[in-house]
Amino acid sequence: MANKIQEKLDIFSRTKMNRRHFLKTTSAAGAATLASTGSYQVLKDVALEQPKAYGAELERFETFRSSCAMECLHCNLTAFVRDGKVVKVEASEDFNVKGCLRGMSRSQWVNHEQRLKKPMLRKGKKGSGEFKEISWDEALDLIIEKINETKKKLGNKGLLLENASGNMDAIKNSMAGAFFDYIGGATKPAGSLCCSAVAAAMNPMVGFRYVDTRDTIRDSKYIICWGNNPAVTMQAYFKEYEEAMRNGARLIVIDPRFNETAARAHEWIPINPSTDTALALGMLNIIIKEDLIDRPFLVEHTGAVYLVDEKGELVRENPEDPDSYLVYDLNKKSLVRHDTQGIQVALSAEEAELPNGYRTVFDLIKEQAVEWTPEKTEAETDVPKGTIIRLAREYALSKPSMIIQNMSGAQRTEYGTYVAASQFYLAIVTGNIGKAGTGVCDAGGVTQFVKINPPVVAPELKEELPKIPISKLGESIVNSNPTEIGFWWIMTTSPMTQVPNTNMVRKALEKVPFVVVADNLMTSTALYADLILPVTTIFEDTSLMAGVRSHYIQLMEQAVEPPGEAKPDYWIFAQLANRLGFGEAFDKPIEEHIKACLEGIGVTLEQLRKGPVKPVATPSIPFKDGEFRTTTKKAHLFVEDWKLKNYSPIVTYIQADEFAKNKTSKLVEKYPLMAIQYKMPRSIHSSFSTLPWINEVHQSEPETLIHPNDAKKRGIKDGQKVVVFNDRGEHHVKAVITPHIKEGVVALQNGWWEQQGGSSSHVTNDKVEALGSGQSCNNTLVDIRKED
Ligand SMILES: Nc1nc2c(c(=O)[nH]1)N[C@H]1C(S)=C(S)[C@@H](COP(=O)(O)OP(=O)(O)OC[C@H]3O[C@@H](n4cnc5c(=O)[nH]c(N)nc54)[C@H](O)[C@@H]3O)O[C@H]1N2
Ligand SMILES: Nc1nc2c(c(=O)[nH]1)N[C@H]1C(S)=C(S)[C@@H](COP(=O)(O)OP(=O)(O)OC[C@H]3O[C@@H](n4cnc5c(=O)[nH]c(N)nc54)[C@H](O)[C@@H]3O)O[C@H]1N2
Ligand code: SF4
Ligand SMILES: [Mo]
Repeated sequence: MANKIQEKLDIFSRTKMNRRHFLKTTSAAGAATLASTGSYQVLKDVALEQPKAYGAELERFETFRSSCAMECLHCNLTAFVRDGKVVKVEASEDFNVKGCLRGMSRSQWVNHEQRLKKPMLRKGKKGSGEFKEISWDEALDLIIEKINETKKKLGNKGLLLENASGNMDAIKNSMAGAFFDYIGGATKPAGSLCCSAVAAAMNPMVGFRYVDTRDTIRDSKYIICWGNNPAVTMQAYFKEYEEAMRNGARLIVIDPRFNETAARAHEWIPINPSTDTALALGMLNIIIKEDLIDRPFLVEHTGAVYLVDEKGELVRENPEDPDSYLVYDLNKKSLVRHDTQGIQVALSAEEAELPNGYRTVFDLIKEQAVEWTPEKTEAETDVPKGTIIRLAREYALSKPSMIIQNMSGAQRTEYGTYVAASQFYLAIVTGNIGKAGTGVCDAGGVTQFVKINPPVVAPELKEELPKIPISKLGESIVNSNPTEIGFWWIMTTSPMTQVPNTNMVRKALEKVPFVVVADNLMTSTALYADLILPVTTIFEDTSLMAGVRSHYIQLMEQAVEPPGEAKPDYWIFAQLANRLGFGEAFDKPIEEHIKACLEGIGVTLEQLRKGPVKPVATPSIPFKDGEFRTTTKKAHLFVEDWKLKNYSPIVTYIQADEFAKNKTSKLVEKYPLMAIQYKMPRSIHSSFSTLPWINEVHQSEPETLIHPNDAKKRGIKDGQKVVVFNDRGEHHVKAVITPHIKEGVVALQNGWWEQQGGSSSHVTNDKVEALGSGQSCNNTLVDIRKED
């Protein structure tokens, strides 16, 4: 492995050195000569890619590299700096994927006219946007005063730390958590707005989260993009899907919306929102009935064979040993531990008479699937029964087949954990996992291969502090349930646009006596701050990227000085720690923090200075040869965690409350349309949303997709301003009438600022996802009317 890393490093260092050297010393004509010598191949590409605007002038610019750090693909970007200013950002030519327009627009983010430059204290009413500038000393003293005041009045649980995906480097969010732990802890959100349903499925089933299959997409013969849109949301990897199709793969998209991926796929299967588990069980019904299962895989590598007693509990040899599951040996006709050598194991009670009325986990799965006949599945999902049968057969037989999960929209539903888990059922039951071209593609990054340490190790907390389910953040704070919040620290997230039920979030921001927002622009959330802290963007501080979206570890180099007095979040925590007497853990040169993160993984800061490092051999095949990351190394299909929460330990379909076919829901009559969410090419959530190039190239106001029949019923014309509404609020948009959305469904866009017309979160469901505490935004009932 060390050799491989070295090889990679050599390539990176060569290209980087060449580039800088080239840029500083040679002309384009000279480059053409060098290119013809072969080893300078990269230079030829660079010469061809020279931006016209700067032409030969670029030669004199210094270059710095960083990682595009919000929750996207963490592309490596190169900044060109002239006179202390980032004048251009390019995709780094030697990186595995290429950045997009958003990444290129980062020069406009760095140089944005409205960058926050000084700490600012609220002057007017919350939300009015009236602030006065104060010094950092005043701001830091005030923070300490408010922390102490809150702790005295409400205890540590009165402090709330909220951070998310705005910057996923290895330092900033981690250090925030450590800082609050140093002062005794803070209340934190439970679950995530993104994909905690995936975690609640994967961790107990396969033993690990954030495991992607992107290295072997091109080897697949059958790819199902299930509730996601990689042509937009994994844009830089879409070349892999295209390569697979060139190699003869079929690409299928299951989505209520004809999305950009569907436009390039072989088949679009429109489905009712949140009925994906029903579809998966309908497919399992066919797969089991037609014996398309991979029996040897199930027996050898999974807990499908574990025995379950009459009370529905897993049977163990020793109750003290969690891994001592019992199975039935067909040879000896007796119960034995699942890991006994030389046994022939029963997969189902149909294969032998099992004692004590025991059944296997597989029997329980069958019991769920048998109910989902093609007819019943069609009635719930609106997917025609012929399509369901064909989909099941094609998926099971066109091996290798892959499901793209990618933190999908389908799992941002009331029972999203079952959606994610049902996709693993399909992969495991058909043996489509652990081989090239198979598996269920989650988001994934370098942390699946190496353990990155936190920069500051936090002390153990003396008391357990409450957690607020992130979907109910607004309501929980407004109702002081489970606890009253007196101080709220918001960084790397914008709850006014991203957390469900915006009106509740606004009320919460108005209620909490002291709200700190650390950001670099006056976001919809910053407007509601008591104290705004101006922070750096990438290229303005040094940091480390080693996360869950890229297989590479990347040094994020500082290219320029930040504007005004903007500071990195880690500087802020170091200053606060100094004031509180534990500065030695925090106030260190950033290089030392980076070294601490890297300790023990065999990659050094010096290596990273030469370019990104991928500390693993390519291609990565998750759960290779059926070796899962659970303690038994087997995939577990019966999840005791779910049972502890009073839900079925076997994947089951539960109809959502906010679902148009739910006959018991009182909301259906009032709000007959099902609203779903989608991510746009113009932004990553609310990030990039206000950059001039983005608004020029993409649309600059929110839209909603509505089916012609639904529009006609309401007298709505294409392009008309409409209001999407329910009891939670209103979302003002332009109507786009199109058959590219299922009738009865409207598609709302994610990420618009209040200043741009408002977020779709004004209407989204704030129900907490049942098993993973995720969010249910794709189970939202609404109606639409013309704007007055
Ligand atoms: N351009 C861009 N790229 C991004 C992001 C971004 O904001 N912008 N965000 C990043 C992040 S954090 C994430 S989590 C990923 C998400 O990546 P994706 O999951 O690909 O992104 P979404 O747009 O949320 O995709 C959801 C799709 O699910 C559909 N959908 C909604 N509800 C349902 C349902 O109940 N069932 C089914 N089958 N489909 C449904 C929507 O129509 C939409 O097309 O993208 C990442 N990449
Ligand atoms: N309605 C609706 N809501 C959704 C979704 C949806 O599809 N529809 N999708 C959900 C998903 S999948 C996700 S992942 C979440 C994402 O939601 P968030 O994590 O809130 O992501 P952003 O909206 O991009 O907000 C990130 C903020 O961090 C700031 N930031 C950037 N760098 C730094 C930094 O170094 N320090 C500090 N302090 N701040 C920084 C940015 O300027 C920006 O304001 O949204 C969720 N919410
Ligand atoms: S926005 Fe996403 S795809 Fe674009 S450069 Fe950044 S990480 Fe890459
Ligand atoms: Mo996300």
